Amino acid sequence: MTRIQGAPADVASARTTDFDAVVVGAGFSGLYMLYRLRQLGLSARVYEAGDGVGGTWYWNRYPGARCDSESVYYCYTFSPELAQEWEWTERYPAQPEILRYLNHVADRFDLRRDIQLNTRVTSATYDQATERWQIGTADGGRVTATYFITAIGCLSATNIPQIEGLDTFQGRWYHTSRWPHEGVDFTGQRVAVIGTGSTGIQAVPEIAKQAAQLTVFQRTPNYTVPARNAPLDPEAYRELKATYPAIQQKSRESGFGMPFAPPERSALSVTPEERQRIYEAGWQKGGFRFFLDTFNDIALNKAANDTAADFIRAKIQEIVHDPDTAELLMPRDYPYGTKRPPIDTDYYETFNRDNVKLVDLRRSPIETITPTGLRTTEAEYEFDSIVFATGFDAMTGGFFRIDIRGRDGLSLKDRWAAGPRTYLGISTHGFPNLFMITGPGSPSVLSNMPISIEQHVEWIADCIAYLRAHDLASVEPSLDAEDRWVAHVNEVAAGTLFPLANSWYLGANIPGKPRVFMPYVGGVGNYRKICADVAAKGYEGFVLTPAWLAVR
Ligand code: NA7
Repeated sequence: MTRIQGAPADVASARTTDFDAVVVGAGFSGLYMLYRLRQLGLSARVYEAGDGVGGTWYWNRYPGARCDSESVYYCYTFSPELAQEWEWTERYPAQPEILRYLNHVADRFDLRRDIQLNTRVTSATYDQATERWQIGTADGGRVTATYFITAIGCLSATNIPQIEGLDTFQGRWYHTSRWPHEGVDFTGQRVAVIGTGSTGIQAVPEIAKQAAQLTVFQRTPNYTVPARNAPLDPEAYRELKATYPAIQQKSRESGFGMPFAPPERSALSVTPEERQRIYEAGWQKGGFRFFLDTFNDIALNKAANDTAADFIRAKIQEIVHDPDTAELLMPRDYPYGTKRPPIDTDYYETFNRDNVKLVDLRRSPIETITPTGLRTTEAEYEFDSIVFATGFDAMTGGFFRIDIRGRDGLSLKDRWAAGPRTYLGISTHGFPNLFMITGPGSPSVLSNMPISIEQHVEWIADCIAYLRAHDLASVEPSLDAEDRWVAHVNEVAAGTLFPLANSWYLGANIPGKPRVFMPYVGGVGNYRKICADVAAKGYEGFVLTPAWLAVR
């Protein structure tokens, strides 16, 4: 059978233009949302810009791309059968393995027939007369839906800095999240990596192994902790699978979506020797365990945080041979963990290689890209390739790439001009029947994403089921409920050290972006209770419009 590339296999569905729900994105969120919509008996279409499913894990294929959450927790929990049959191989899953997992999920639950690939949604307008969303795609397609659901990911709009001269560069340049599918061979090349966030920190050691020379351009040094990746121990994995449901429940009720209870001790409550021992144990366990298993006030108390920051700086000094390079790699002007904490494999060690050099962009910013490389205020460099590991227009950038308009033609971009405004991070006033999976104002990026995604998808599916059971045409948060939620998100963040760093959580990485703390830092378990309570109270804070009242 021939079929149009990317069109759903089911021909009837391909011809349909009116759906109960349209979902944007076929990553972790979009796949599970489709599954739940189908369970409700609704017609749904998922649009995906890529030519495969996988979302973040479809796009981010740079060398060293790997999840920072542990594989056995970074997965769906909704299907006990799926959880039992899938076998992760390493402590932290590499990008190709997660992509295989998501493709397996798409096949196992027969999801592909309602997913249209290679199709970017460009507009979504709420039509008050019909109470439907009118959705436009880049290929000129037009469909309508009662519910418009964004599953666009928090980190999907790439940030390619506006540096003069990029168009004149005669070598090759790449952004890590738009990596060529065939891979890149840097053998023998002079390579620049710009950016030292989680991505740069994963990519640098891998690129250094191939390139003739690697120059790393650092604007802000980062605190990174060894991941200590390794193959999973089959015996321990079997034991864990035997208790999976209880572990998964623990994740749902936890602070960060992982089944680790925070230790009941302050970093300031122990002797310096004991503290050193605890940090060293965390450093050896590796990854987020350094943050999660050591002390309970690292993110809350500056003096406590200083002890963690001092410990990491001492490690940098110990690992990196050249004292000047070590000094440059040491963060000193923001608390540990207040920018997304990276984890690494041999990042600091890589700076001991003869072919790797670190350039401090604070001291000498990039002036221009030249045809043969780039020039800072201090020096000129020649490169065959430039890699931008410069991150994303986080949390709101993905929304603004779509022209989303609610009641009275109100544009989401205008409504959020001073920063995103949501109720529960799921909905926003003026946009009836728009649901956002892991939107700003929800724990999202401060949590183990699949756990937060499942909670949102299930909440949205329950909400839609409620609307239909009660013959309600639409749901939309009241302005008052939204204002209170935004104030609460800010208040909780203000009680932590998070606002002290120029992070993408605050939009600080994008010139001109309003400085607003976007994720909800109140904890996955607490947040889950709040959402459940709102639903239990008949969707408190939302305006529900009965179908018979709706304008026709
Ligand atoms: P990040 O964490 O935003 O890191 C981007 C890096 O690029 C960071 O070091 C930035 O410095 C740097 N950057 C950004 N713009 C520039 C310009 N114009 N010039 C020089 N350097 C720049 O993105 P990642 O992709 O590493 O990680 C994103 C998330 O993916 C990660 O947190 C995980 O959740 C997975 P800055 O710190 O802003 O000074």
